[in-house]
Amino acid sequence: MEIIKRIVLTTIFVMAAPVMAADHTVEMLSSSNGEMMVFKPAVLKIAPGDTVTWKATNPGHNTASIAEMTPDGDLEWNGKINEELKITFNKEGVYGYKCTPHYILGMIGIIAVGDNLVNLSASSDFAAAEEKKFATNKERFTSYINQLK
Ligand SMILES: [Cu+2]
Repeated sequence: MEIIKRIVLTTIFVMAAPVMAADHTVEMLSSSNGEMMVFKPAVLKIAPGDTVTWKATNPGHNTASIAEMTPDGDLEWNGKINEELKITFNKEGVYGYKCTPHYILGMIGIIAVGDNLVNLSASSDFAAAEEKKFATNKERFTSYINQLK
């Protein structure tokens, strides 16, 4: 009886394993809580294997990876305006992304995958230099990165 119980429990565990990968949602918004041109949530901490779906809640936005802020050179995305996009993150590290037309307004977001954020300091340096060029939300990039430290 004990062996049958063990087999059943093992089977349930194996079947449940793929379901454990979570799907997170990020909304693309023109305004939220007094903030303009913003992803919500803008800082996301997820596990390797999780997916993120960007929802075109407000019109006029997209999500595009930032080449200088990724631990995975093979993972790039460039969504169309108003397009819902779903990406799976397998490699640990910091991923920065932007809304292409509103990058200059500081419409950016951060995804931290796992605990081993190998490119955190490189991303921090890039963000600090980059946000100086923004017309609005000039401290946003650094404040997002600081939420990971
Ligand atoms: Cu936008």
